[in-house]
Order: sequence, then C-alpha cells, then structure tokens
Amino acid sequence: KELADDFNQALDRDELVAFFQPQFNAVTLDIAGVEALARWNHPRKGVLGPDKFLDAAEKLGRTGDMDRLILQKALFELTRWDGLGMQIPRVSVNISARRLAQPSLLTELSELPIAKGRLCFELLETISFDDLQPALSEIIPTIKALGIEIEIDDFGTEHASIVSLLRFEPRRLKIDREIIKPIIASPSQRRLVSSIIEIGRSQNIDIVAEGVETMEHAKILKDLGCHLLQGYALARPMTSDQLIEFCRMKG
Ligand code: G
Ligand code: G
Ligand code: MN
Ligand code: NA
Repeated sequence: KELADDFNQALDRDELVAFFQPQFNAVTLDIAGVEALARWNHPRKGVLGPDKFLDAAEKLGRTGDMDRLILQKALFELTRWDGLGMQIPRVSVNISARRLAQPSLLTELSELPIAKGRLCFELLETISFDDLQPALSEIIPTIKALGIEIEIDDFGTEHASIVSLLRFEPRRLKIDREIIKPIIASPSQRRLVSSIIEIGRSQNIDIVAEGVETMEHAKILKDLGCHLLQGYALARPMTSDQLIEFCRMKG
C-alpha cells in the first residue's frame, strides 16, 4: 500500500528508468532491436520490476504517463546509441490501454523525430479486443502511418481471436514464454510453435519468441523458422550503459 502511494512521486521525481533487452535475429544472432522495460529505482528498496508497481500505476491511473516517460527515455537512448555508432535497428516500448486512450497520444507521436521502422509499440493481446476496439481501429492505422511498427505481445495466452488480431496487420507477433518454455521436452508444443510461425508466414508477420532461456531453445526455434529471439540465454534486460558495453564486447 505504501509502495502504491509512492508511485506518484516516482513519476514526479523521475525515479523510473528504462532497461533494455535485445531481440536477436535467430539465424545470424545479430541484434535486431531492443525492448524497453520499465524499472523503478526506489530510493530505499533499490531497483524494482513491474510486478512491484504495475498494479499501483494502474490503480492510480498513471500507466499512460509511465508509458510516455519510458518512450521518451527510450528515444533519448536510441539517439545516444546512434551517436556512438552502434547498430541498434529499433527500440520497442510496451503500450498500455491507458496510453492508447490518451487524447494527446497522436499529437505527441506526430511531433517525435522518429525515422520509419525505428520505433515499435508492443501491444498486449488483451488490449485490442474489448472496449477500446472501435477507437483502436482508427488509432492503429494512424500510428502505423507515422512509421511506428505494431507488435502483438504475449501472443497465444490471452483471449483475443486471431481474426481480430490480424485485422491490425501487426509487423510482428511475440509468442509468450509459457508457450516457448516446454518446446524442448514436448514435440506437441514444438508443433504448436511451428503452426504459429506458419500463420505468421502466411500473413507476412515476423515471429518473436520470448523466454529463450537456453541455447537449445534458440536452436530449435531457429530450425522451426522463428525470426527473432529474446531471452536470458542471449541477453538479460540491462541499463543503457550495460547495453553499450554489451555491444562493444560483441564487436
Ligand atoms: O521485465 P519484466 O519484468 O520487465 O516486465 C514484466 C511486464 O511488465 C512486461 O511483460 C510488460 O508487459 C510490462 N512492462 C514492462 N515495462 C513496461 C512499460 O514501460 N509499460 C507498460 N505498460 N508495461 C510494461
Ligand atoms: O512485455 P514482455 O512480456 O514482452 O516483457 C518481457 C518480460 O519477460 C520481462 O518481464 C522480462 O524481464 C522477461 N524475460 C525476458 N527474458 C526472459 C527469459 O528468458 N525468461 C523469463 N522467465 N523471463 C524473461
Ligand atoms: Mn513486451
Ligand atoms: Na510478453
């Protein structure tokens, strides 16, 4: 409860930081992009993950403000990485239903100095299909027209129909880690992932696997034709400075 009260101050005191986790090309293992992940640098408790503050943010109605802040930080770092000559093709940020519903969103986005294809919005599968649906069918095309890519997050675990998802013509689908985890032991689970990749292929949509925790996962996913890999086996979420070092080491 105390933590929830503090969250407003976290935003006002600029205590939120963006961590970044690379997504890799499954074949070349080059960095294809990075996902920005919110962390709260709490003055007493240290670095906290979203499981500790997302509910509070939602309860206070400030998820949209948090998303705006993380987007600003992500774009600031992208410019910094470019300046250092790093090859980071794009940055992805998570977008909540609240952020999509902010009246100021499209104006704010249109003022961003962002090159086509270098920013991606990850939408939770759950966002798209309930109350926001009518508004979304206007907002999403406008976002795409600004050169921002759309990726469906946590694909396969929520209740969205595949038809309603594909209507938005996302650039990528990210398969949830609960689906990825069992692929080593379970042939049936491998076939499921293979089918999702096939759906993507038929619609010209790239597939991202998250929760790639071992190199064996990475190899199976590559062999199945999965395009992008994200997970602890390849890189953990890290600060921008750590990412800079990571890219230096990788050469
Ligand atoms: O690192 P991980 O524990 O970072 O994140 C857990 C979940 O929190 C992610 O799956 C994502 O859905 C959510 N999340 C992380 N960062 C953000 C953010 O900036 N905005 C929103 N809306 N959700 C986020
Ligand atoms: O929003 P999204 O669900 O895409 O955010 C990714 C989440 O997955 C973050 O919470 C991140 O910390 C977490 N994550 C990233 N790689 C791994 C992994 O290999 N295993 C597990 N269990 N979680 C991961
Ligand atoms: Mn995500
Ligand atoms: Na996810």
